[in-house]
Amino acid sequence: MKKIKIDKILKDGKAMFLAYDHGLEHGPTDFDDTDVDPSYIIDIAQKAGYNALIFQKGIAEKYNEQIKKSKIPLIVKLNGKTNLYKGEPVSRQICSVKEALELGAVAVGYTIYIGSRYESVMMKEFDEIQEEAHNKGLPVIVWIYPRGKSVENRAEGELMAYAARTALELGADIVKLKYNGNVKDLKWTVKSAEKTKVFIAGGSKEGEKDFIKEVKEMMKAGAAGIAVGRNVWQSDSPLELSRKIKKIIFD
Ligand code: FBP
Repeated sequence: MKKIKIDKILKDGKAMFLAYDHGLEHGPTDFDDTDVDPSYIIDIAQKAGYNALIFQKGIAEKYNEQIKKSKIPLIVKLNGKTNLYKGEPVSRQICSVKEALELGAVAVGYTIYIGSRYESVMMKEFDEIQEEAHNKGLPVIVWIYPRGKSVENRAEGELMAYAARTALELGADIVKLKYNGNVKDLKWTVKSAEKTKVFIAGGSKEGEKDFIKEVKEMMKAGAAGIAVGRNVWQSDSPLELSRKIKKIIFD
């Protein structure tokens, strides 16, 4: 088996990633005049010293020069969808591992909605991606979000741990999940993920104090880091906030 070069996106086994795939997932409603510009995000990542930037292929391609110049490692998201269709969620592949590598990616990402009617479609696509990426030594990050009619009444804590274990079973190096706010559940989730590292999504923008408190909790519970988007680039002081997060993760 080829060595997976996960150290390119981790420091001491931990990391903070800056995610910016929201333009596709949510549309520009998440943005204002400043953060609508991908250059602003690259600048934050560079100045704050993020361990990696996460983009869809369009931004990775059009801002490639700036990304390379920033020296911040690039993670390319290989699937995505808009939020316009309201049926059972499915997110299909829109970028290949080969394209991601050509863009300079050092890792690739993919979202699976477990519990969806289309879960098997995403698992199959992910399987092919995981095999190809690992053959090339690229780490694979899976966003696992339990969604769809079948999981509507299931306990959040149980689903969070199931998401983490699914990532391990599918061979992901890192799983990105949403935290349900319960430390005990997160501890079990981290245990369930075993050798797959657990990263937490930032969620929609909240007060800085609450967000910092959550990051502290997540790290205490054993998460390896965060993959944050809106809480940072929608902040009035993204660099200051990033510095605080960095301290919590690495000190
Ligand atoms: P945030 O930190 O802004 O929550 O970003 C995390 C993320 O997973 C993004 O990568 C993605 O665009 C978004 O959340 C998807 O959110 P949802 O599917 O819940 O609308």
